Amino acid sequence: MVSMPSPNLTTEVDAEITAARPGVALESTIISHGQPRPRNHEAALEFEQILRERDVVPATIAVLDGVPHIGLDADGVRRIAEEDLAKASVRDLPVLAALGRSGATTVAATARLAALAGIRVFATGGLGGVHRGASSTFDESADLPTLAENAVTVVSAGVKSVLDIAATLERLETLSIPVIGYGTREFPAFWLRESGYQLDWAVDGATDIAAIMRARDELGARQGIVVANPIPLEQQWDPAEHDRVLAEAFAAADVAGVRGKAVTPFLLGYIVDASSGRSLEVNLDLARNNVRVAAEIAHAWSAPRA
Ligand code: PSU
Ligand code: MN
Repeated sequence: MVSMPSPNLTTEVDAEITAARPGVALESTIISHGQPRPRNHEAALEFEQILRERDVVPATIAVLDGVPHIGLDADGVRRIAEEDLAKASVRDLPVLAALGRSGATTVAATARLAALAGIRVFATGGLGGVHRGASSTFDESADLPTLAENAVTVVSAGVKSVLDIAATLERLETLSIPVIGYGTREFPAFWLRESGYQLDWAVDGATDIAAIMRARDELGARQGIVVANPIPLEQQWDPAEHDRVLAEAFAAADVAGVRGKAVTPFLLGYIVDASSGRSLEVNLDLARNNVRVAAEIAHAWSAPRA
């Protein structure tokens, strides 16, 4: 067990760490910034419930009043859903801690805190990546370099098609982060099962992912692993509607003259509105699906070796 610089482990997670119970980290940015209220509160509770039903300890991660919480109580979950929390990446963690401020953690900050607490499996919706136009804006999510240095297995449905998927896959290769398709060789594009990009590796189940995690540790590698888990076909967004809404969203951003870090929130807000909430339903379905797969991996990871 790695001790936290400023520990505030809820009893449940504390027990999981000491008793080696299977645990899964959950991020708070998708609750705080990714979904409208009050739906986001229901979603946060539902993700935790999916884990508990599978005998896995949920560790929703956030920084509250300067303290990194690895696992939230009911009031903590309410706070990430209801308060206007800052979106916190890794670089914000020392600032929040020193100033006693609160923040909803991104994939990067969640992975960092999970790694510090010894939690090795993490479920999210979509990973951050390289933004379109990054060759001039340098806009690449800190999710990527953070996963290069923290040995956490992240289950995601790939990256959103608003990002530059090809460039994101190239960066994952450069950073030596394995990307493993879960039952598929095709890298998923969040709302859609297929992105048009093929992966080198695919596995059929959680046992193989746990074996890759063990081999990674034995090799002394420090990188995390990206498990690319596509949304089931019957739940994906209609590809024609997806393409139409995205084209509209990019055109609207252009007309509005949106630039820099404001582009993604603009696009995502536009997409939810222009799809009459359909994109949000797909978002919730794929996140639930990722939480279920993460639970399987957590069990396989903590199972005694054959
Ligand atoms: N992708 C999504 N929904 C999200 C995010 C990514 O489909 O809410 C969030 C995650 O918290 C991710 C973060 O870590 O956005 C990446 O943001 P940035 O590009 O600013 O690093
Ligand atoms: Mn950015």
